[in-house]
Amino acid sequence: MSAVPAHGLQRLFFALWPDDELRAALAAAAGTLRRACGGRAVPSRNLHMTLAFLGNVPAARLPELQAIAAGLAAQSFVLTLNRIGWWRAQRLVWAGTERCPHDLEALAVALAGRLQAGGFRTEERRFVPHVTLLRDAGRAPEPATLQSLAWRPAQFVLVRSVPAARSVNYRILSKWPLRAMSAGL
Ligand code: 2AM
Repeated sequence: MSAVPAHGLQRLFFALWPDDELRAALAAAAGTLRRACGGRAVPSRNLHMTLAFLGNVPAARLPELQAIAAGLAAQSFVLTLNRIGWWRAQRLVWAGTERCPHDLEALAVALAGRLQAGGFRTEERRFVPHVTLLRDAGRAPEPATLQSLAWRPAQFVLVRSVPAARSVNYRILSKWPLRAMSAGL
């Protein structure tokens, strides 16, 4: 099967994109984990948390996606990355959280609901917030190997995935702000 999508189709997903400081901390964690688990570290520039994966979408439908995202008015939140997970079957090692903030869950659920209502296909699996750190990892990570990292994303983004030689490039197409939490919270 060809990795090149049919003409006019773009491989898309909505995501949270870490800032440079968090990206560096996640990349460092990935480097440490790779020594224990094997596999390939996700390149630092590609680290992210997927909110909704769309797969191949006709480019002509981009305005519909923009309208759905713009209509969400999602709240900001603090996400504490404090656990390392391993999905043996997919050979993925990832950074996640012991407690998904309500507003993150609400964002992912609202996004999935509106995408489905708009006729887009999304993942049926329950949303598990994770930043993939290693692919093709053959060994389980040690428990409790992530120093707690606080993430307060200011926005969420629509990303295009473009296959590249031995990797993938992600291009941020659009950004939408997350509304700041009320003062005093
Ligand atoms: P992953 O990191 O757990 O593999 C771009 O491929 C992003 O979309 C990745 O973060 C990937 O999650 C996520 N994704 C979710 N479902 C996917 C699917 N069916 N195929 C490819 N990527 C998927």
